[in-house]
Amino acid sequence: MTSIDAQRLKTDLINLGNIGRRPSGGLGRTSFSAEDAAARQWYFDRCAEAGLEVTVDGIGNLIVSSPVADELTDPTRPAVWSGSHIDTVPDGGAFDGALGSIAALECLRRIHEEGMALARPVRCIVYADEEGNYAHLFGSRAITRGFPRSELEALTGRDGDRFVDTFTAAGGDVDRAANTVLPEGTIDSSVELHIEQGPTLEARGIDIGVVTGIVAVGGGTITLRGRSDHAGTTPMNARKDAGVAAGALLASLPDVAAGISERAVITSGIVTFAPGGANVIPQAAHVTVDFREPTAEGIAALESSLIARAKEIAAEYGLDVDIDFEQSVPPAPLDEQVQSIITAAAEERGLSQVPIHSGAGHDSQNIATVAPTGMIFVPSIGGRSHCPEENTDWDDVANGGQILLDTIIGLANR
Ligand code: HGY
Ligand code: MN
Ligand code: MN
Repeated sequence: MTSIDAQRLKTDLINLGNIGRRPSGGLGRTSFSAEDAAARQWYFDRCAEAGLEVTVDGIGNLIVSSPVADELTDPTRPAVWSGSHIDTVPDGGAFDGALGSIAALECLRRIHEEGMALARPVRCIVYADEEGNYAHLFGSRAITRGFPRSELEALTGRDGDRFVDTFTAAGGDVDRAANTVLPEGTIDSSVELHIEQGPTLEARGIDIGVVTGIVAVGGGTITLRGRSDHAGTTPMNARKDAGVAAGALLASLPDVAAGISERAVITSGIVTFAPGGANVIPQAAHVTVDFREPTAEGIAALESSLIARAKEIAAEYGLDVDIDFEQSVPPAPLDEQVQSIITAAAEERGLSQVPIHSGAGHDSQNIATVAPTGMIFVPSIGGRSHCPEENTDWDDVANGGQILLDTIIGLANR
């Protein structure tokens, strides 16, 4: 059985983790930023160093192949895909996405170095903008469902920039970005390694999580519109204060979630007021929302309930309200056969494993719409993620990388 080079995997993760490091210790590699470009260049360099070939698709996904391994297989057959993302949330951690991206690279390097003749080709992938600076799971959605040009032109980023401007400035071609859906049958199967980003595996002392399904993810912006007025002279009962109404909306989010199910979650990570003067009653409040539920019915009910609550609050404060939500990403049950290959690989290596559901969204939930897909989790220390404290034990990194390689080989030869 072929082994990964665990030390090389660790060294690469440490080095990638130094790109985009902030004074807080967190990482700031939001998609298409200078830091993201630097990380992608670093990744290109690792591929070149290993003798691997990289193609960049129309939306910026990186697709890596081994010319040696492709010589030894039928490269026209649908390929086994593995990968994740290297963009991060603002002030994020060094393992979210990076682990699955670099471990997949390590697996392809080992297949390349060993000259392994597999029954199917293998590709490793870095998906663009997984963290949804422009749209949730952007890169994998582009290759499975696609974005018409009109949608791309309407996209704005977390910082209010237009996607087409930032993308073009980073060298992207918007016409190509509007034509990224993969031909049917390109992917035979897919497996992604990821940190759990939750407390379960650590709490139960389990090495490997075999992911059974991925949560549905919705989100967008609720804009409450009132009236700018003088902060000092306007009587309290004469105000149309969008900021106070936004506060009422935020305070209501736990109730809205609880009203749907125990597993429904909602948060708002960004709230901005306009015009933005401390002595001006805010005319507008832009409240981003991120909401999730494990089922299609649940996410639909959660979205409706949130919209209804926003309208109630707007009416109560005498305001107007605009709702601008993305199309929700559906929940994804993961493939039973891929799960069984992961489970067998863990048992073979003497590692404990448990089925687990993902409360985080992943590119795999888009890939699962076009090919049998599985995910492997390793423990997150303290269950923390999307923060500078995000951390995973190096033994767990090595375990995850090894189970990923065993699973890729198992999928390629099944
Ligand atoms: O938000 C998520 O669940 C993922 O980290 N993009
Ligand atoms: Mn993330
Ligand atoms: Mn991730």
